Amino acid sequence: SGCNSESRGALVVLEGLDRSGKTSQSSRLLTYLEGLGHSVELWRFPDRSTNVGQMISSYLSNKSQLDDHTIHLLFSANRWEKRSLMETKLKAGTTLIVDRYSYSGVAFSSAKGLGDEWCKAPEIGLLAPDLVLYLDIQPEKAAERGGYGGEKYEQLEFQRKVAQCYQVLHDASWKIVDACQPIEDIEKQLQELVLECVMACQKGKPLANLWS
Ligand code: NYM
Repeated sequence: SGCNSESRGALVVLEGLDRSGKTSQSSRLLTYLEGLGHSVELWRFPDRSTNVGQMISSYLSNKSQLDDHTIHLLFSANRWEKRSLMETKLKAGTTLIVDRYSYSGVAFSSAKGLGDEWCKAPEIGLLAPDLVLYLDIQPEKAAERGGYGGEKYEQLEFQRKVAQCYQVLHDASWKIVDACQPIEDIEKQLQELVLECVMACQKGKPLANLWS
């Protein structure tokens, strides 16, 4: 009988190059869904608040060096340590808007030359997003946006490789949105896509695992 207590939240992921607008669009989506009375939270990866997250943060700010495989596994561990909470929240009906997820993990590490399959392996069994919003921007355009913050990876040449690596990750859950449109136009498109996804999850779309 469409009983609300049984409906779950949606797992919505935003992906894209650095400076593609993910973070501001994520918070706009949060405000939008809250305004409609939905239970919703904004998450991001890496989650720098955990012990693993602090190691990642120190690596990204060049305060420590790590082997490419090691940092890849830490990014993955950082998602694993949040997996059960993620599942609990979704099952309790809370929608999660997540700024970066496994696709960042694979795209950034394979851009360094690690094999795709090797990069995906530790992600297997994490929750699969119901919707991936890819904010599509040319690396050159992203670089023009007020410059990068100086963390590791924030260089044009590397971002070009990351863009190529993202290309091979698209699947049915992806929606590609032109990130060079006016902010409000992007916001409108994302709102429609997310609302449709939230409805589908409320109606009983099952939760799945990566990598499917
Ligand atoms: N990054 C992010 C990875 O290399 N692997 C991952 O699994 C994730 C989640 O970290 N340049 C990279 C992408 C970013 C950097 O992310 C930090 P942010 O969104 O700038 O905090």
